Amino acid sequence: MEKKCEVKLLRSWFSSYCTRVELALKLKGIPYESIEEDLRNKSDLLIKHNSVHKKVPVLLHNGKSISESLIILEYIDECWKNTPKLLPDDPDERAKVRFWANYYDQKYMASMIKILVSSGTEREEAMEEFYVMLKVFEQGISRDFPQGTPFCSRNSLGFLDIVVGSTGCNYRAFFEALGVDYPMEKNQKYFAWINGLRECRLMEDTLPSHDKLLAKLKEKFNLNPNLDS
Ligand SMILES: N[C@@H](CCC(=O)N[C@@H](CS)C(=O)NCC(=O)O)C(=O)O
Repeated sequence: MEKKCEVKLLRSWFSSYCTRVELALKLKGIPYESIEEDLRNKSDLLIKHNSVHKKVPVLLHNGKSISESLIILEYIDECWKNTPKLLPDDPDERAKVRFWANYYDQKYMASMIKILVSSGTEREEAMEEFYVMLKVFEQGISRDFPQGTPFCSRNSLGFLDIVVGSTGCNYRAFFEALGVDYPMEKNQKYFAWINGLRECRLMEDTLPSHDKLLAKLKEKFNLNPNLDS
């Protein structure tokens, strides 16, 4: 008899970390129940299953709980082997994917937040740092993946496409919320990749809408004090 499989995801609609997990579950065709968390009033379920960080996403799989989005992606890839693979087979390539996923994870949001919270000369410096961070990233990706990532070479999403796309594809909402006109031509390769990903059907269906995210960012970072909700 086939074992009944139960998958639940504790998530928040605007969290790109949660989008990552949803992308992986959908790509692999894994049915799951999505449980929306109010992060201002966290549920007992969230606190019980991620007692260390108390953050989303948390994946509940047949009673086990897994947290931290990158770890969840690997867990999903290992448990559902007979579905499209996220990580490559070759250990060296796998290490490179993990390296750049980690780099992006640690640097991208931190650099974006620096832009968000600064103004004047400090903001210009933060923008320059952002540009340099993306330059290092795009040069590293070109060197380590000369054939491109699975999305660029085979039009299917791999681990890095998911990690980068879930966060990077929202760039328009971030720049619009900030009122900055980011010179995208400075990171041409990166934005070409991102813009391709934005047109991918699975991304389109999974990412939050531009307008909803923009309103949330303005609210979260007090960028528009007159916002009603
Ligand atoms: N490193 C974590 C980050 C998760 C994270 O920061 N989640 C945020 C939502 S975007 C959260 O739950 N924040 C609630 C809090 O900080 O109290 C991951 O990759 O899963």
